[in-house]
Amino acid sequence: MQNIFLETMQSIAVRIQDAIDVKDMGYSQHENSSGDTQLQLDIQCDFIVEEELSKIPSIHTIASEEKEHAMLLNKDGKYFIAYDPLDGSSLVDVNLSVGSIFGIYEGGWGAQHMIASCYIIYGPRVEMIFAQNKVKLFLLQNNLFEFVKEIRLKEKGNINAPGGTQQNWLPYHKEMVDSFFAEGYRLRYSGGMVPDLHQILLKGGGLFSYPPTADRPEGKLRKLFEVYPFAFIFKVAGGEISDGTNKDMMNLPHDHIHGTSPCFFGSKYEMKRMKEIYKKNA
Ligand code: AFP
Repeated sequence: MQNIFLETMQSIAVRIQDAIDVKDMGYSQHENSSGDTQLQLDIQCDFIVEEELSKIPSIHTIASEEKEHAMLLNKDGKYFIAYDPLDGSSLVDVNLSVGSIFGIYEGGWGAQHMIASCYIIYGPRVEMIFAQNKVKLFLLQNNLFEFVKEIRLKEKGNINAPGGTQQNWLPYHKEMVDSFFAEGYRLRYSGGMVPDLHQILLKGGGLFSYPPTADRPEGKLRKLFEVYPFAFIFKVAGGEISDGTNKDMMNLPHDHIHGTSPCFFGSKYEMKRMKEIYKKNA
């Protein structure tokens, strides 16, 4: 299955990297389904991904973070692909790393249907993480993704990446975040989900949190395009995930393609504390 997507991911990575390098960064007049003003670059990247995924006959439907509705490609296909063509695009003008995220679902939308996920990170190097039964790191070399190594999380890391506006955090969330700093954890947060989680994965562990906040009780990050793909990767890499409740995140019923959820991803040690604190305060 990875082979079906590898070539397509290569083409997407090369074309998006080129678009980031040369394209005009002006704002378009449009707003996307999440209410963000769309950058010209977002629209360009969305078009690139749509065009490349359209070449795969086994894809049934695609849904983009940039488009309100899903799009049927082949009624006999079995894969449903949700993608964020350029996550963290507001970071491009300050030249920080950004990424493309893909959730690969079979037979329908929703976490239970997820069978693989993948992201591409555009940084000093272009890399890809592909997760199915293992989490694999690839490096783009001469327009081809070369396998580098398998990624496994350690039991415990030393990175703390807390998302959202502190002013709107719940008091127990702040206590949890502070407890890790008090233990020597270091703050690593760029505001791009892809580089922030890539760092935790590659350095072996830590905690990324985007909690329910006073202004966004359902979180900010989108389930199909951002939350489930990373949840899948962290599970396969030996980490833990949560939406802040006792429910199994990968069994939540599907609601809306643009639905959001609070999310927590990390290695086992940090996630154990997170779950205990959230359970106590539920
Ligand atoms: P943009 O695509 O608007 O730059 O947002 C990026 C993002 O969706 C995700 O990549 C980050 O983890 C998250 O937002 C950061 O949000 P906060 O700035 O509220 O922490």
